[in-house]
Amino acid sequence: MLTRIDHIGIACRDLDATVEFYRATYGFEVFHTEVNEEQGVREAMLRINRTDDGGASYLQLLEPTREDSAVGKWLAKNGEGVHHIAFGTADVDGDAEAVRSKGVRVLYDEPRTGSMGSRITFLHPKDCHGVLTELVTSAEAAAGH
Ligand code: CMX
Ligand code: CO
Repeated sequence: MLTRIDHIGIACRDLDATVEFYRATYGFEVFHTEVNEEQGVREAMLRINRTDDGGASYLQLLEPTREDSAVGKWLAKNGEGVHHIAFGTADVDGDAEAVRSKGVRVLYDEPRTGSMGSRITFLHPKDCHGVLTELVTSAEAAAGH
């Protein structure tokens, strides 16, 4: 069951400058940074609410590490902006299967590794009224919290 917004993914050209914008404008601090080579991103997670039970919401700021990555291609076409939304679930495998059975293309056969040890998959934007949609089970949720 999808129970919350886990994060909103925002494509940017300069991660450090974008982090600084969110800090200076709203006071949001960086909670976590990492490079995910499989996804082709350098990213910063800004935690918007304060729960530690795996139910927090984030902004995920994404800078491409290569031009032919999903975010690199998207930036070249659209410029900076909202790239995807991510719903949180305790069971990404089950929810991906449920969505697939409704005829929506799920991009991965098995969930892959996302931010902070989460497990993620994506739904094709053309099957979701133009919205690239991610399903996420956080590491905490996977551990049963
Ligand atoms: N939102 C909405 N539409 C999108 C989109 C997005 N983020 N990305 C691509 N599209 C649209 C394009 O506009 C294009 O539409 P038209 O044919 O009407 O022009 C169509 O989808 C195909 O786009 P494309 O540029 O040819 O790109 P690809 O088909 O090669 O890739 C996608 C699209 C969704 C399969 C790819 O972006 C993908 O695999 N995404 C999942 C992985 C990802 O986004 N990783 C980065 C984030 C990592 C994280 O969150 O942790
Ligand atoms: Co994401």
